[in-house]
Amino acid sequence: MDQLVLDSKTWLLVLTGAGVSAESGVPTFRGMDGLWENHPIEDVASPQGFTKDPTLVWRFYSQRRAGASAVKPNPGHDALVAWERHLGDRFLLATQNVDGLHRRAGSQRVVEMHGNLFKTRCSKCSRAPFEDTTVYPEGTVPTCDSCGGRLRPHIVWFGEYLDPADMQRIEDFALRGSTSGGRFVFLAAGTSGLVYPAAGIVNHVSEAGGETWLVNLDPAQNTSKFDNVITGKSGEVLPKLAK
Ligand code: BJW
Ligand code: ZN
Repeated sequence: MDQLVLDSKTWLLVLTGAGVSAESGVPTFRGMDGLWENHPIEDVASPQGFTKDPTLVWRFYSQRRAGASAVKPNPGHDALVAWERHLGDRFLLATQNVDGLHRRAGSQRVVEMHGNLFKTRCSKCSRAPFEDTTVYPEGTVPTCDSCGGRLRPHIVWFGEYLDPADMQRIEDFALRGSTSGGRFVFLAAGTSGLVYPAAGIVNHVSEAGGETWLVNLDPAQNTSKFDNVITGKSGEVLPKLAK
């Protein structure tokens, strides 16, 4: 297997997706065939779906909260913690996962691009998102203490914009890495390369002259864009990949 060299000139941007949590027991989206209890994911993870049936949406997210609370980080998560300890500020982890497992493993320089399963916000007023581990009883929709509006999961749903501050942090890191005079590396792991803007990062890095790696179990939609492709499970590949 090719090895990823992490020396004192290396800047590393990592993008993770659902596959990295699969070995912890969190189902992937494509693994569910894009369905939850026969509902297309777009129906339970979109603003339109929430307007139509907020009870169903809260049942989906409450079930996932319960599932994610019951699992533990795996060796793939741990490998990323070790790389961050080694590289310090020359490391950034952008994750599409909302399960919080990277932080629980010990990752600190993390951008949660698609939000966090354990945060809630108001769909009506500007009250700040807050920590919330509640598994709401089936058939209920929580309401806001400040305005009485419906609360919603702090998740980036289909058709919603990612937080511009999160995208900026990723872009700033990529700019610093690619103009550092050192080596700028981008590694994506456990992601199908289907969902944008995350799936487009590899193009930007290549254009900026960076080196790109993919670690995935199945071919991703954007596999051909990567310089180095390793087929396998992230929990097995990542712990052995760097030197
Ligand atoms: C393993 C493994 C193991 C398994 N080891 N590997 C440009 C072109 C076309 C469309 C668009 C575009 N720009 C925007 C869009 C629209 C849309 C989009 O991308 N649609 C595509 C489906 C075509 N994007 C958006 O809507 C985004 N917003 C946006 O762009 O705003 C601007 C806008 C405004 C108004 C209108 C239009 C645009 C937001 C996207 C937010 C996505 N949110 C979700 C759901 C909510 C989160 C949640 O509830 O959890 O986030 S979608 C879902 O997919 C989830 C994931 O984070 C995301 C990515 O999935 P991921 O991580 O790749 O998982 P899988 O399951 O797909 O793949 C797992 C992979 O792992 C597989 O390949 C396995 O092989 C592998 N694997 N075990 C290693 N052990
Ligand atoms: Zn409110």
